Amino acid sequence: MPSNFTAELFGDPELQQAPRTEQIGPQSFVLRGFALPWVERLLPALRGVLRAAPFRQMVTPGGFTMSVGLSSCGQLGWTTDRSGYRYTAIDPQSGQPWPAMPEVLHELAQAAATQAGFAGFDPDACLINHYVPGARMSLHQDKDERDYHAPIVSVSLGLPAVFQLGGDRRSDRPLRVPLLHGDVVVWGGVDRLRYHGVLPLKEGTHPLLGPQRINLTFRRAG
Ligand SMILES: O=C(O)CCC(=O)C(=O)O
Repeated sequence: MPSNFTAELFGDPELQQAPRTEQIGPQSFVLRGFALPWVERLLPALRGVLRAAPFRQMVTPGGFTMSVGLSSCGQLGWTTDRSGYRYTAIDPQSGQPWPAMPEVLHELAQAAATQAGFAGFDPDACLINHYVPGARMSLHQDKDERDYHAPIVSVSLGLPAVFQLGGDRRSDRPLRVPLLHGDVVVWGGVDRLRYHGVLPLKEGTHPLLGPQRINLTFRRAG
């Protein structure tokens, strides 16, 4: 059950929403408030991961520094540099394996995937995206994974954001989906390769996480 603190926040619909499922594509869903019951266990686990693999600003193959800070946990982590995008077993910053995926994160990802019709999801990578006001993620496809059978499970924490869900072509006009603390987006199957992104984060201070948004994106990469 949500903590009292979490339950109190239900009073503010601009910060988080009561649980319900919204379908935003043939196999794309927003699970409103789905992660809220996990938050209390999830945050300390996440802090441990970030101590071992802190956020860093990565550079794209085109030479742009991403406005979103990145880290990973799990058997594989996603990185980008001038030589390309890829998954690696070793964190290039520490020279050590990426921190293991905490059980609570794996459990949440699996439960959300099941709720969206993708039972048996077994993620081996969790990308951790860090947004401060102004940070954004431009439209892209998640296609560095070995195969596309598994869905993407994406958990929002902290400040609200506007998620864009486009089509299979970059030029397809994206749907704008407001996401709040505790919301989980799941897309897979025929929607697995849809373009998606996040509009620049607005200024604000979240009562639990302060002036930031953290997004956890679970994938089956290897
Ligand atoms: O931050 C988000 O909600 C989406 C993150 C994302 O698009 C990605 O990691 O590929």
